[in-house]
This record gives sequence, C-alpha cells and structure tokens, in this order.
Amino acid sequence: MSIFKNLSVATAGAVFIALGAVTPTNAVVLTFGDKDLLGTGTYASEPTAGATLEGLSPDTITPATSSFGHSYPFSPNSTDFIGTEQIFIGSTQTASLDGYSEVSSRLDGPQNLLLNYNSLVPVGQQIGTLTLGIAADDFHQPGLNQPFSATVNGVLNTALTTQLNNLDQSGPRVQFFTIGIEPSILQPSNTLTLSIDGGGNGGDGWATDFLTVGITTTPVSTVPLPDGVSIPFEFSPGLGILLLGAWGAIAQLNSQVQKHKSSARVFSKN
Ligand SMILES: [Ca+2]
Ligand SMILES: [Ca+2]
Repeated sequence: MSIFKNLSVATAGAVFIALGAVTPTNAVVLTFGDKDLLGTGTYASEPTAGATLEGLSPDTITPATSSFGHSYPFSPNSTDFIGTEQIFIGSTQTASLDGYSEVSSRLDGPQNLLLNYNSLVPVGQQIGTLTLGIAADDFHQPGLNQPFSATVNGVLNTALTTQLNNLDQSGPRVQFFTIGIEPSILQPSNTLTLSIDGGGNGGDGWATDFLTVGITTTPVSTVPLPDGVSIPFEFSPGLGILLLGAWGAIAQLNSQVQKHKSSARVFSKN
C-alpha cells in the first residue's frame, strides 16, 4: 500500500511540472580584456555599438557599426587577458604578407582563448543562448587569400570561420562582431575555448583586443519526491507528457489493487 501512496505523491509533482511555463528570465554580458585598441589608444566611440551582445540564435552574426584603425606594433602586458593584444601568425608560417607577420613579438597560431562565464549562471538557472563577441583585428583574407579557421570547444565553427574570412581589414583595424553559439556544444564547466588559426602560408597576422560573452538563462525545474528530496531536471514538453502518462497508469493500477482488496475482504466474510 505504501509504495502506491508514495508514487502517487511523486507523480502529482509531475502534473505541476507539465503545466509550468519556462521563459527566459535573465540576460547578462561579460567582457574579457580591456577596450583599448590593442593597448595603442582609446576608441572614439563604443566599439560594440550596433552589435547584439546577447540572445542570438546559433550562427547568427551581428557586426558593430564602426571599425577603428590604430598604430602597431603592440604586445600584451601582465594585466591583459591571456590571448588578447598579442599578434599571431598561422601555425605553419612560410611567408610574410603584412606588417604583423614580420613583428618580432608575434606568436605562432593557433590563438587560444579560454573564456570562463560561470559567474553569469546563477544557481537554479540553465543557459538558453550564448552570444560570443570578438574584437577582431587585421584579418585580411579577401586581399591576401590565406584562409582562417575557428573552433569553439574543439568543434569547427563554419559560420565564425566564414565571418573571419570575410573581414577585409587591409591594415591594423578593429571590427567587433557577435555570433550565436550552438548550446549543445557548451561545457558543463561554463567555460568556452575559442581557437583561431591562419591557413595557407600563415602570412596574414591577426590579433584580438577584447571579447564578450552574453547569455540568457531559464529556470531549472525540479520534481518533488515523496520524502521531501528534489532532483533538478531540464523541462521539456515530451517529458511532461511522459510523466503524465505514467501518473495515469499508476493511478489506474492503484485503483485495481484497491478493488481486488475490497473483493478479497467481501469473499473472506462470506
Ligand atoms: Ca585590449
Ligand atoms: Ca593581417
């Protein structure tokens, strides 16, 4: 008897979950690195203006309204976010096609950037969308014909690769843009690894001034258990229907058991 009672309580919780609505409740943005034109000066205006910093669907790209030229060379100091304000060239450089590819402080690609956005994800919330922003500097594939490639969490990102290869920055110039990242490739640790490399002869140098990560989150629903313990799970309509079906089947089975017990008592009296 007790097992049927406990299951009934658990599935009553499932009814609540099935009727509940999950909507975006939070949107926040982190900036990695400083906005200082690769350490050479100050932006004449906000470099991210015109770009959407959070809420983009996967592979959607929005560019900032303005780009900003600056002087070079430059190199990072101890306070710069690792991977920013550093000139990179392709991992297999066999030629020099621009000024960056001749700077002595240049490093071989790939450029790896580790972005920890764990502080953006409150307890009880899960990520709905992640929008990555890149202050890209001196990419010049249309003129120099050395294609770039980019991965996010180890997965080749075709949309981001295409965007980098479409940038036509014929000199030291920052163009900020944002791109929506597919949620299924995000890591439970809430860290994102961006890796950029230059192909061909590796002779088109590049850099990054700063990056942004913007997320939207939704609440994580919970299922109450009979003993007061709850377990978190991700709500989905399919799961709700499944739990409702299970609740109905258990209720019907419980009813049949009660009928058999009543019949047994009547039979024993006779
Ligand atoms: Ca910077
Ligand atoms: Ca370049």
